Amino acid sequence: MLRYLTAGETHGPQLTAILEGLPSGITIKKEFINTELAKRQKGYGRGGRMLIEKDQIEILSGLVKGKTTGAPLALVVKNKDWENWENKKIETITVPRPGHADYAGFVKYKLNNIRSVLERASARETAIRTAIGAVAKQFLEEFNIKIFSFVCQIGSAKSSVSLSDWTAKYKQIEESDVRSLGNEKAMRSVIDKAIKEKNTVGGVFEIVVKNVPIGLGSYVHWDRKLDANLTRALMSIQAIKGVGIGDGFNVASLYGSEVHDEIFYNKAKGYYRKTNRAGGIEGGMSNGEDIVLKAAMKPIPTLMQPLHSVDMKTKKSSATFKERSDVCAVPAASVVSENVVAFEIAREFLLKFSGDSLRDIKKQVK
Ligand code: EPS
Repeated sequence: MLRYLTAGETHGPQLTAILEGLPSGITIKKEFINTELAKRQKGYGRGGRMLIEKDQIEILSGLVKGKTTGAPLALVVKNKDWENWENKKIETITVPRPGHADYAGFVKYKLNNIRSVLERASARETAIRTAIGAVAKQFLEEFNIKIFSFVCQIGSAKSSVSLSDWTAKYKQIEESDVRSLGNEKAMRSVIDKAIKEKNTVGGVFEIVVKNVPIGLGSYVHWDRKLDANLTRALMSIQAIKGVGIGDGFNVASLYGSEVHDEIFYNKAKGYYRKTNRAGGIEGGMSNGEDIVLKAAMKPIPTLMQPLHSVDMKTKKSSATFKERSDVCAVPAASVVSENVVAFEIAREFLLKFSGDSLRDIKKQVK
């Protein structure tokens, strides 16, 4: 079973993870992980923190000459900002930000400073999850499984580009500061408006997984369903409020004949579909089509214009505190999502094709 744990705070010395359950013999390139980390840092509307950090991976165990040995990988991403915080006088925060983990976290853990909640709740943690996913991506690459993402909406600005069009123009997307195509100018204007008005803005992104074998996940038990596990993984990314698979919520207003992907057969292709509204998952299992997922991100709850809240020490009305943050992190979340999906697909893949070495697994897949 592939599994991991993470530890670390946003302004602590480092983010740490232990990834366990990888077979031996996988080539892991640090440069590839660093490229994913750099992609996560980018995006129009990112805050000042990204000017301080240049996220780099350190791998402290589980690799010999760049190949996995089957032992756990210990991964570290250092926080450069730690140097600025190490000797800083920490102010006590007692006013929770609506929408953040502040209020419930403060009540739940009975802490005396909301700072202790936000330090761990911060989306900074997604840096180490991106690194984990970037390892998983390199494993999946051995089986030609590839994962892409695309921002389809920022605030009210939507891209008109379809799935087949954006996957064909992927280089352009990787170069775009909004990770999108078709309506980038309007997306930037939405972010500019948020900056000007001291506000924040969310959006929607799409993820596609290609070349997935049939039968990852299972219908036989609730916690083995691939769609349930992918949804949980995406929802665990900070600020994600909704996940759809294939045509998602749209299917609710249509008739069955307009929703289900009819099955065809010919000798050359074998079984095939002409549509993929199910997003590659039927009955909690991959069906061999591309897996297509969508996620909606809410606006980040740290605003430069204060919202109404209450000081939990005095019980008096109080404005929320202002703290450096991002105005829009949808492009970054889209990169994170690719990587959390990569981990989940790798986990499911190893459940179906288990083995201690890459060689064993390749034999099974064959
Ligand atoms: C983030 C680092 C954080 C924020 C953001 C994501 O850095 P700092 O708090 O020092 O500015 O930019 O975190 C949040 C949006 C949040 O709500 O905590 C990162 O590395 O992605």
